[in-house]
Amino acid sequence: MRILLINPSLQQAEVGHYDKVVEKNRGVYPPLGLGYVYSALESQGHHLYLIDMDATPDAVVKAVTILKSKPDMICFYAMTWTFRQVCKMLEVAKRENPSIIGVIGGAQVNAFPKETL
Ligand code: B12
Repeated sequence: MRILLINPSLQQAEVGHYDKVVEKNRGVYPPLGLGYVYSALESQGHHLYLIDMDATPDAVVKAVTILKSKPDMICFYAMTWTFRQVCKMLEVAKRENPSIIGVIGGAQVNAFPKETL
C-alpha cells in the first residue's frame, strides 16, 4: 500500500489551558509515536511518505502533491489540540480521493476514544 503519514501543526493549533510561557514554548519535536507506526509499516513493505507539518518546508504543497497521486491510506497523529485540524485535512483528502482510508491515532484517541469516534 502507499501510505501518507501526517503529524499536524501544533504551532497553528488552538492554544490549550496551560500557562502562556508553556504554550509559547511548545516547540517542534520529532513525533516518536508516528515514527513507531512508520517503522512497523515499513517492515511490512509498504511505500511511505511522512510529513511533519511544523518541520517540513512547504508542507501543505507537499501534502497536496502526494494526495493528487492518490495514496491508499492516510494516517494522522492527533493531540486534542490538533484533532480538528486532522478532521479538516481528512475531509480534503476524501474530497480528492473518496476511497482513501483515513486512520487517526495518538494522544487524543488514547485519552478520548469514544468522543473521537
Ligand atoms: C514525552 C512527552 C512530551 C515531550 C516530547 C514530545 C514529542 N513530540 O515527542 C515534550 C516534553 C517535548 C512534550 C511536549 C508537549 N506535550 Co507532551 N507528552 C509526552 C508524553 C509524556 C509521552 C509521549 C510519548 O512519547 N509517548 C510514547 C509514544 C511512542 O507514544 P504515542 O505518541 O502515544 O504513540 C503511540 C500511540 O499513540 C500510537 N499512535 C501514535 N500516532 C499514531 C497514528 C496512527 C495512525 C495510529 C494507528 C497509531 C498512532 O502508536 C504509538 C506507539 O504505540 C505524553 C504522555 C503519555 N504518557 O503519552 C505527553 C502528552 C502527549 N503531551 C501533551 C501535551 C499537551 C504536550 C504539549 C502541547 C504541552 C505544551 N503545552 O507545551 C507539548 C507539545 C510538544 C510537541 N510539539 O509535540 C499531552 C497531550 C494531551 C492531549 N489530550 O492531546 C500528553 C498526553 C500529556 C497529558 N496527559 O497532558 N511532551
